[in-house]
Amino acid sequence: MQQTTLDITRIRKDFPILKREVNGNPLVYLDNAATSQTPKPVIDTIVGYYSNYNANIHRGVHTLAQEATDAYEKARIKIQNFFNAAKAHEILFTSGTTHSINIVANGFSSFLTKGDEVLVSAMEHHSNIVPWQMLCERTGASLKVIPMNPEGELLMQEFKGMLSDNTKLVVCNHVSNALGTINPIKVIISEAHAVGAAVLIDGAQAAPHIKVDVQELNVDFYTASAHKLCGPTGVGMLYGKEEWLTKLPPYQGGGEMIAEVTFEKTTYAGLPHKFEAGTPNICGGIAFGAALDYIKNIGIEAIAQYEHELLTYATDRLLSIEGVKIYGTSQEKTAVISFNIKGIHPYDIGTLLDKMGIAVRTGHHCAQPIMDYFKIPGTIRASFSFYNTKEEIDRFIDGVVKAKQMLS
Ligand code: C6P
Repeated sequence: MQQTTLDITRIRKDFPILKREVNGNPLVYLDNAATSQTPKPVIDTIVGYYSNYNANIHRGVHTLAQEATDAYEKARIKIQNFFNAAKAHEILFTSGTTHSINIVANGFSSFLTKGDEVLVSAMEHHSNIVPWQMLCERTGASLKVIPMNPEGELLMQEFKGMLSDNTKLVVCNHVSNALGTINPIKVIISEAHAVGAAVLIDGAQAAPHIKVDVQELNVDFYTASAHKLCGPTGVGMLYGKEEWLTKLPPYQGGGEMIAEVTFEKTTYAGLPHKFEAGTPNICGGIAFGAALDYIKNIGIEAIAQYEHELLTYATDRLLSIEGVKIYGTSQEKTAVISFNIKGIHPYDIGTLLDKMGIAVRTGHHCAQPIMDYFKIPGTIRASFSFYNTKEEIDRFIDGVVKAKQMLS
């Protein structure tokens, strides 16, 4: 196995939280799919903003307002470059992936009617199911589910068979939060386009782990959340092709999204402001930019390669424990392991691991249809990041063995 070129010891020094103890043990943080930890340069950006140039943006002529506006718009360009969008105004600041998806689902109310179809994959997070169900209820369109196999891979032949002139939208995650599967989105996008359907890809779990190039993908809409990318919570992005964002009606009305307002009529601002009503999470947006700088400095390819090493190591070690079943065994995976131990409730393992200072997520991971597919109430999910180590995985495995002994 190729060894990483990353200096993990040095990288870990950037994350103050990794030094803390939990329940008398050094923290082992393996809940990165829920949210990533925050490095010092991002924390410093947040402190720097509130210490030096906290002001509302796009409004004031005073120096602080101009500095804040400048930093916020620079962050938009950093996001544009990270995802290789053609234009800065194709990047909208949102509160996160959930908000991003709702902007598109709401906008499509004007475009869909009875007889139209929205295809959604069987392995979606609730954020990429519920807004489309609501859209279908509003418009009379139907929601159709692209099936998957027991490995947690989409059935591509079935998907192709589902496409027709009625298909108006295809929505799918790039990476499943509950299974780790990397979906073949390039094929999905081109097949959907061949029948004239638009495609939204939920990139919440992909952007932190693999390279994303929205132009190369030729995707119509792509989403991400800063808090999974070493940034703060409450901020994210929606990429939309200019032609789509121009057509799409605004999601919320209010200040900043207008060109002119009278009591008779309002005209809307151009992109991206048409979709950015009200005072945004200014500090969050700027810190999102700093987080992307941090990840870019380390290198997303090096991150992907190292996290794959961690995935292989942890999978092999976990499978040596009797009674372990892993859900999500696709060849193409990011470093997420969802598993159960025969006869033991996932919650009990999660609780005992926490007593040992090991943070994992247990439950349905906001993806109940996946749990229903496997006929389980939930899983234990360990999700890794570039600052995790093999020693931490050893502690996690020892913890699982110990918890299993205690509960058997
Ligand atoms: N998944 C997890 O533990 P927000 O909450 O808007 O930043 O992201 C929602 C979301 C959408 N799609 C996918 C694939 C996701 O994984 C998530 C968030 C977290 O798996 C919290 S539920």
